Amino acid sequence: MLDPSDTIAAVASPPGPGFRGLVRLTGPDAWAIALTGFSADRDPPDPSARHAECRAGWLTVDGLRPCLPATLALWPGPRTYTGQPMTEIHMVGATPLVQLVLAHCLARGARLAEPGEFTLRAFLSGRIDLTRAEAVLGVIDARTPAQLDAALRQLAGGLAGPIVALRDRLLDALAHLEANLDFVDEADVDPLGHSELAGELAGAAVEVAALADRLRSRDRPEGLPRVVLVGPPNAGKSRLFNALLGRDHALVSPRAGTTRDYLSAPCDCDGLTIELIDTAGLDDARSGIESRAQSFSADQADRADLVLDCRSPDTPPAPPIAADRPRLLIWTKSDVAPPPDPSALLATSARTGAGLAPLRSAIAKALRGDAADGDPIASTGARCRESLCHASESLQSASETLRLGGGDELVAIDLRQAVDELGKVVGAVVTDDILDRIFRRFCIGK
Ligand SMILES: Nc1nc2c(ncn2[C@@H]2O[C@H](COP(=O)(O)OP(=O)(O)OP(=O)(O)O)[C@@H](O)[C@H]2O)c(=O)[nH]1
Ligand SMILES: [Mg+2]
Repeated sequence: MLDPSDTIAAVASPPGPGFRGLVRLTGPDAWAIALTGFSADRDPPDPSARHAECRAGWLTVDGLRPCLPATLALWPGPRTYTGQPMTEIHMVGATPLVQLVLAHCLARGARLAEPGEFTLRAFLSGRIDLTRAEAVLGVIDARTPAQLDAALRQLAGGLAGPIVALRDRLLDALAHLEANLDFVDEADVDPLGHSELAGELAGAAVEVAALADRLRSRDRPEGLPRVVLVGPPNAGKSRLFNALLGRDHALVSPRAGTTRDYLSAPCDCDGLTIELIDTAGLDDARSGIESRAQSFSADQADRADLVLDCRSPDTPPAPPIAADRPRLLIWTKSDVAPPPDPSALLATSARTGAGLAPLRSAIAKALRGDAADGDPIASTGARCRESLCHASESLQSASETLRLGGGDELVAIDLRQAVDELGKVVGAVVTDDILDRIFRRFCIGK
């Protein structure tokens, strides 16, 4: 674990040249280090001040002559982002200058911050909970307005509030239950109202389910993942589309060019619902309606989360399309002939059903892998949903035990489990594994 009593420093301005350069420090010696070699234009800052200070002046930096014009912003702890004293050194935004100032701070006792370490300290000092820590990452990494919106809502505590309130109520119930266990013979302990407790647990289970639903809709801010079948005419795309859906939806025929418009339908892949899209076959024919149909296909492929690139034993390969989209290479009609390179192509047959289950798993894996690694909001969703599912199972088990008269000790075990799972979401119970998963994904200086 990183030592939170070190003073850490990092460049906090964006990489590359810019208008302003910024080095940020936090920790017990943040003020002392930033003030070393600094002379203010007017009244020097008071190192023991209990309020924020800001001074323009000159910094004497190792390896740089003359002095560097700089502005220092200083905040005493604990009412800072990290809960510790903090400073920022602002200067002109030339990369070599910023690096020299960082080296100057490191030579005076600061340690280079690890990715996410500023936010880790904010979390450790109780300034923010885990969902907000992840939202900071979300705001930094957001690629679309919808992701930014979700990250900002999360940063404002939209998710944490209801979970904290629910957890508090369950903690009360748990305290009541445990008091009854320990002091069952004492006169001033309320006898436990089992029907009241059962009502509380049932209500909590409904609330947990509703929160899991909210997360599910937040998981994909822009709707279902779009998986698009492409390939040459007659490759068997439409028959594969029908086979994956489990019903006849698209027209299938031995005539090349059967599909003109694209078709779409929701489809289940190992528990993940996708929007599966069948498109017109691609070839070099570029006239009239074929060319219009092919431009629809290209448009669909360009907007795909995953392209299913189909090749078959009896058609020539299609011209390349949507090269920058993630894709799976599919070999169709494997009942007619096996794939030339089984390690690179996923062999399927819509006629026999061979290879369909592995294809469904490969689609789910490709999309889920993406969500867990690349989309911070989705990864918060996945982590929180896991905990909410466990909490809901424990609540159901507690109420079942209660209903069967199974003993208050057992109810208390399940209830504590539910409280702990909810705590994981808002950071009240933290395992190193969770911390590692979250903070390693930050960039340095945040
Ligand atoms: N033996 C065999 N034939 C198949 C299979 N899949 C498709 N076919 C046949 O191949 C022909 C073309 O199938 P489609 O699914 O219409 O092909 P497509 O790629 O949608 O063609 P276009 O819509 O013209 O681009 C049809 O006669 C299908 O019955 C398969 O797995 N095995
Ligand atoms: Mg077709």
